[in-house]
Amino acid sequence: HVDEAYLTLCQHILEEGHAKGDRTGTGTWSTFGYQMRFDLQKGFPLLTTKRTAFRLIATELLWFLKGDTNVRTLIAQNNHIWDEWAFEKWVTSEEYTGPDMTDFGRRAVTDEDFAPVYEEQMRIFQERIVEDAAFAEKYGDLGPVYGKQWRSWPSADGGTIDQIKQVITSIKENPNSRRHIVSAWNPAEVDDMALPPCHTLFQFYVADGKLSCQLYQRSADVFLGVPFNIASYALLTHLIAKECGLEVGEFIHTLGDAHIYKNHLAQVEEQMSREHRELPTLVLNEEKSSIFDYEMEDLKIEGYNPHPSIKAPIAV
Ligand code: UFP
Repeated sequence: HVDEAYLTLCQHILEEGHAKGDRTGTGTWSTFGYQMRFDLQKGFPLLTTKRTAFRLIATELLWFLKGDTNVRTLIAQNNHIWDEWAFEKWVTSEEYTGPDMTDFGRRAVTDEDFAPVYEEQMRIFQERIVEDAAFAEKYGDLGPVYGKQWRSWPSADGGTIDQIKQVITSIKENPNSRRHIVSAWNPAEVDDMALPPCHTLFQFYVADGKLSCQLYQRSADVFLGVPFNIASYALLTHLIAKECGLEVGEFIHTLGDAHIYKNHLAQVEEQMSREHRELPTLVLNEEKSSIFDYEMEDLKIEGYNPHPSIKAPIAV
C-alpha cells in the first residue's frame, strides 16, 4: 500500500536521519539513498492518510507534457504550486519597487507582521501574470525547466530533441531496449532554471506486456513534495502505457537526499497516527490515446476517500 511504503520512509528518516542544514535555512532531517516500489495494478498511488490534490498534480504534468515553462497557464487553472519560484524572480528584479521581500518564504511563516504584506504582493503578482501577457512573458517564465528539457532539449547542432516523443517511439518499436530514458538534468542550463529539476531522470522498462517506470529524484521534500511526485509519475506511466498499448507495471521511486523539514515534524507525526484506506482508481478518457492530447477533464480519480489534508509551510 502506498501509505505504508510512504510512512515507512518517514519513520526511517525520523530514526536514522542526520540533522542537516539546507539552502532554504529551514533545517532538515535527512537520509541519502532510498527506494520505494508501487505496483500500479493494485490501485492508483494517491496517499489516503492525507488528502493529496490530484487536480494540481495532473494540471502540472499536462503543463510539463505541453512543453510549457510559464506559470501563467498554471495560475489561470488555479494551480499555484510554482508561484513562489516565479515570484522570487519578480521581487529580486530591478523593476520591483514594493516592500522588501527578502527571504519571503521563511518570513511568511515565521513573521506575523510580514505575512499579510507578502500575501498582498503575491496576489498582485498573480493577477498581473494573468492579465498582462508581456509581464507574464518576462516574470512568469521559470527558465528551461522540465517542459523545455522534456520536449525541446537544445542539441549541439542548434536543433532540439523531443525526449518524450522519442521515448514513446522507442518503447513502441523496441520494447526490450535498456535505453528508454528521459533526463531533465541539463548541466548546461541548470543555472538558468528557477529550480533545478528535483525529478532528475526517469527510465521505462517493458516486460510481460507491462510498462514500469523508475525515477531518480535527487532531492525530496518528503512531506510536501513526495506525495505529489509519486502520483505524478504514476499518472505519466499510465498515460504512456495507454499510448503504447501496454498494461501498467510498477513505479519505482529512488530518492537521493530524502528530507523532512524541521517545521513539518508535527504534521508527519499526525499523519503517521492515521490508518490507511482503500486506494482510488484512475479513469482515463477512452477517446484519447495520444499523450499530448489530454486535458484535465480527461483524467479522473474515482473512489478516493482520504483523511483530511494537513497544511505545512513550503521551503522556498
Ligand atoms: N521538491 C520536491 N519535489 C519536487 C520539487 C521540489 O521534493 O517536485 F519541485 C523539494 C525538494 C527540496 C526543494 O526540498 O524542493 C528543492 O530544493 P533544492 O534545489 O535545494 O534541493
